[in-house]
Amino acid sequence: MVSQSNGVAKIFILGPANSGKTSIARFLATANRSFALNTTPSTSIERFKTLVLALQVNIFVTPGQKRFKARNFEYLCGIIDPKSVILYVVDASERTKMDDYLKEFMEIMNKVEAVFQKTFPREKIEVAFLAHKQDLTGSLSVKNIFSNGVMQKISKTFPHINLHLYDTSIFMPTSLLGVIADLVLSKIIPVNSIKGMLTYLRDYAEAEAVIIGDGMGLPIFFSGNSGLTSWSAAFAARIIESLEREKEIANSLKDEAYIRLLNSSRTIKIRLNLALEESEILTYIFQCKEHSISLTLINARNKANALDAYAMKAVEVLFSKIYLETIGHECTRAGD
Ligand SMILES: Nc1nc2c(ncn2[C@@H]2O[C@H](COP(=O)(O)OP(=O)(O)OP(=O)(O)O)[C@@H](O)[C@H]2O)c(=O)[nH]1
Ligand SMILES: [Mg+2]
Repeated sequence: MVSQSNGVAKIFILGPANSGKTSIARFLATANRSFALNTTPSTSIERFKTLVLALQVNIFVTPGQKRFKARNFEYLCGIIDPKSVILYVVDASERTKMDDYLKEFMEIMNKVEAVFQKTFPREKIEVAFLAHKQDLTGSLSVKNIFSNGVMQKISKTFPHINLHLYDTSIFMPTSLLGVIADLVLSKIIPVNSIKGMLTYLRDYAEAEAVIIGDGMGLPIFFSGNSGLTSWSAAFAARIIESLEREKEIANSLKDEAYIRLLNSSRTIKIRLNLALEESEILTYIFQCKEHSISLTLINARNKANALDAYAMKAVEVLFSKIYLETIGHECTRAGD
C-alpha cells in the first residue's frame, strides 16, 4: 500500500510467501536485479527507503508465511489511511494455489473495507493486485484471474476500495514502474501529460520505444515496445555515475584543470548515440544539483536535425516539471 504526504509515499506490500514481495521492494530501492532476486524468506516487516524522481518512497514489506498473518493484519489496520496504496502480490505461476490466494486477498480486502467504513467513511483506498513472475512459463495473466464479473462484484462488495490489476515481473522492470507511476507518482506529477508527450515524441521520431529514466536507472515512463524499454534507462544512470566518480577523483587529487572541466557548468547535458549493428540507442541526459533524468529513443527512424534539439528540450522541460518543487528554478532558467 502507498500513501503520500508532503512528497513522501508509503508503500505496503502484502501477499503469500514466496510471491516476490521482498524482490519487488529491493528492485524499486536499488534498480539492481541480482540483489532483488537474491532473497531469503522474510520473518519480519522489512523497510526500504528510495527516491523515485522527486518523490521519497518508503516501502514496507510484510512476511508472507501464514504464522505472520495475524500480526500483518494488525499492523496494516493500525496504520492504514486514505492516502495509502496496497500492493498485493501473488506468484502467477502457482496456478493450483490461485483460489487460495484469492480467498486470502478477499479476507484482507474485507478488513481494509471494515477499517474504512469505520474510520474513513467518505474516502477510498487504492489497491493493486499484482500477478507477479509473468516471466515464468504457464503463469496466469491477471485477466485470467479476474474476469469482468469478479471485478464488478468486488467493486460492489468493497465500495471503499479502488482495485487495479497488473501483470508484473522483476525481468520486466517497466511492468513494476508502471504500477508506481499510476498509483504513486500520478499524485504529485502530471503523469498523463508526460505519457502523452512521450507518445508524441515516439511518433515524431518514428522510434520503436521511448523511455524516461531516473538517476538510479529505473525506467519510470515509457512508450512503445516494452520488451526493449526495460534496461535502457540503466545506461544513462551508469554514465551519470561514472561522471560523478570522476568528479570525486578530481576533487580528491585537487586536479584544478580537471575540476574546472567537470564543474564548469551548473547543469550537465549529455547526448549519447550508441550505434549497434542493427539498432541505435539515442540517450539525452539532463543533470543538475545531483538530480538527473534521461530520455532514451530506441531505433528512431526520423533523423531530422530538429530531433536532437527537440529531444533535449523535452528532457529539460520534464526535469523542470518534476523537480521544480524540490530544487526551484535554479536548474532550468537557462533552458527556458
Ligand atoms: N522468475 C521470477 N522469480 C522471482 C521474481 N520475483 C521474485 N522472484 C523469486 O521468487 C522467490 C521469492 O521471492 P521473495 O521476494 O523472497 O518472496 P516474498 O514474497 O518476499 O516471500 P516471503 O518473505 O516468504 O513472504 C525468490 O527466489 C526470488 O528470486 C520474478 O519476477 N520472476
Ligand atoms: Mg520477503
